[in-house]
Amino acid sequence: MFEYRDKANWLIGAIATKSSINWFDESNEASFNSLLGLVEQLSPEDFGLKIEIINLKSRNILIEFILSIINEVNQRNFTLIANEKYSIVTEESQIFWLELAKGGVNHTELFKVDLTQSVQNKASGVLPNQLLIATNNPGKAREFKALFEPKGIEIKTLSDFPELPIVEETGMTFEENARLKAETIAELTGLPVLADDSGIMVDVLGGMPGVFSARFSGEPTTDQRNNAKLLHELATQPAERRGAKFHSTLALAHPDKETLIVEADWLGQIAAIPKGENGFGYDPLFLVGNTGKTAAELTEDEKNRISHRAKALEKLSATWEAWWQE
Ligand code: ITT
Repeated sequence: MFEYRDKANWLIGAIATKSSINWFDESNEASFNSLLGLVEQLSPEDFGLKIEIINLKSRNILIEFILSIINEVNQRNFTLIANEKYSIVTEESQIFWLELAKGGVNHTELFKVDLTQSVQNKASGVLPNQLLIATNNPGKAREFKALFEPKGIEIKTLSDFPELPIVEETGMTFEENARLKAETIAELTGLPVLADDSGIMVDVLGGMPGVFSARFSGEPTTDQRNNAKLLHELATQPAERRGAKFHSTLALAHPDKETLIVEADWLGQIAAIPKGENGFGYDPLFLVGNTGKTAAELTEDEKNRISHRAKALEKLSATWEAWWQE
């Protein structure tokens, strides 16, 4: 008999002549027929697995459980590389099984996954399997996923943990707020957690709105009201006095470690009128360097190559693996 049990999942497995996967009390309709194919694909002809599910929150936990039994009984080394869009089972350089989410997966995203590195990382425990991004801002979450998923690290966001509290940003600096978000959530979940605190700093306003960027125009906060207030504050300022920068501070926290902090700026100017449809926040007002274009006129890819967050992420990618192994 094999058993896996944590707070949210409870699975029991046994070797059998014919494979089956069932909920223990038969009241749950969910079907796991495709996973019977997984067992068949990875095992010798006469090998079967009978799995009873008492509780299950994550399908990937069930797949991991199946792999752990097959690995132990048949002396194999299958590994699961998965996120909400795909599940891939590999062993050394071979892919044995692939399952895609209903809406499909963009092919560049799928083929970007570095399977060899993922397998090595998992086998040696060099990198974490999961990283939680402590943000409610989907734009930020997208940028972070692009960095970590190719390494086979499953990215979670706050929407995967609806029970977690909202962390009040009571700090007076970007670093204090980034630490507050990352360390509070790491302490509550036990996971490595990455948080970003960012904002726009205008020279002639002495660096304001800075840490108050999200709430510049008071409640209820909207990007439009924030942008209107910024234009109003600068109404009498000529072009040469409209210098500004975006700033990002990233904090990577884990309950057993000193938090890792990196930061970066993106220089530009505040435009006289909003332009462009892309991005979020102050992007329609932020003239990038000397290009004459606002950040909202860049494609998402263009912005993600040069923004404050992209530069901070670059610094993070140079240091965080060593931090994790310390
Ligand atoms: P989380 O705290 O949940 O991550 P948030 O949007 O509240 O999300 P911040 O507290 O860091 O994030 O506030 C940052 C604000 O600064 C954000 O609301 C925008 O108005 C602005 N901002 C930061 N990065 C930006 C960017 O790349 N483009 C435009 N505006 C940006």
